[in-house]
Amino acid sequence: MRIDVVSIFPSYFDGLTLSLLGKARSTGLLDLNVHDLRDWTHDRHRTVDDTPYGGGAGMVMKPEPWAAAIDDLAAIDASVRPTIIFPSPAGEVFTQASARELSGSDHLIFGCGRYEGIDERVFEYAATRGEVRLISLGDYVLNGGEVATMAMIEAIGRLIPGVVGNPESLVEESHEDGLLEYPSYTKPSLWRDRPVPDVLLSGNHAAIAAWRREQQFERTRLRRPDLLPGDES
Ligand code: 6GU
Repeated sequence: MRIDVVSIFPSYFDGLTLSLLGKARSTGLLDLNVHDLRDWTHDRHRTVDDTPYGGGAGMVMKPEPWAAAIDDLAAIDASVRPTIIFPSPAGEVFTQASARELSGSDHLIFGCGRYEGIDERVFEYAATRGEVRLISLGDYVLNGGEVATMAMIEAIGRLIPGVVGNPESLVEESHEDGLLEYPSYTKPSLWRDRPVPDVLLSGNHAAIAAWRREQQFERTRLRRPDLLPGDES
C-alpha cells in the first residue's frame, strides 16, 4: 500500500518510523511518504492560509496549494484512483470497520487541515481525482488533522497482511468481533495479594474460552453498552 500525507507539520510523522510500522516501511509492505504542503506554494512567504469570507475567527487554508498537491500525488500511480482522506471533526466516525475497509486500498492520501479548516471547494475538487472521505476520530476537537492521521495510519497499517507478525493477535482484539477484549494476565500467579483467576491456571481450554467470552460481554455491558445489540444510544 502507498500512503501520502500532506501537512504543514511533516515532522509530526517521525514517530511512524518506529516499531511495527517502521518495520513495514523498511520491508516495503508500507510505502509511506510525508509531504510539506508549503512545497506547493509559490510566494515568498509560502502562504497556506487566509481570512475567511463572511468573517469569523481564525484562518482558512487556501485552495491552490491543496489542489496542486492532490494533482501531483494522485498522478503518481495513474493506474489506481486513490482514496483521499481529510481528517475532520465534522466527518464520519472512524471505526475498526473503517480501518479494515481502508486497509484494502492501494493508495491513500491524507490531507491534514489546520486552523479553522480547508476551503470547502478543495473537497469537491479532490473528488475529481479520487474517492474523498471526511473522517473524524470521535466527538472532541483536536488542533489539526495530524494526530488523527497518525492514529488512522496505525490502525490501517497494522491490518496490512504481514505487518503484524502473528495474525492471530488481530482476531482476538477489542472491536474485531464487536466486543471489548477479555482481560490478560501473566506471571507471577499471585502478585501483591492479587491472584490470577483460577480458571486461567486450570488447563481446561473450553472453560478458559467460555470465561473469556463471558468477560467480553460483561466488560462491554459495563463500559460500552452502546456496542451491544438493542442499545439505542
Ligand atoms: Cl479527524 N480532526 C480534528 N481537527 N479534530 C478531531 C478529529 C479530526 N477527530 C476528532 N477530533
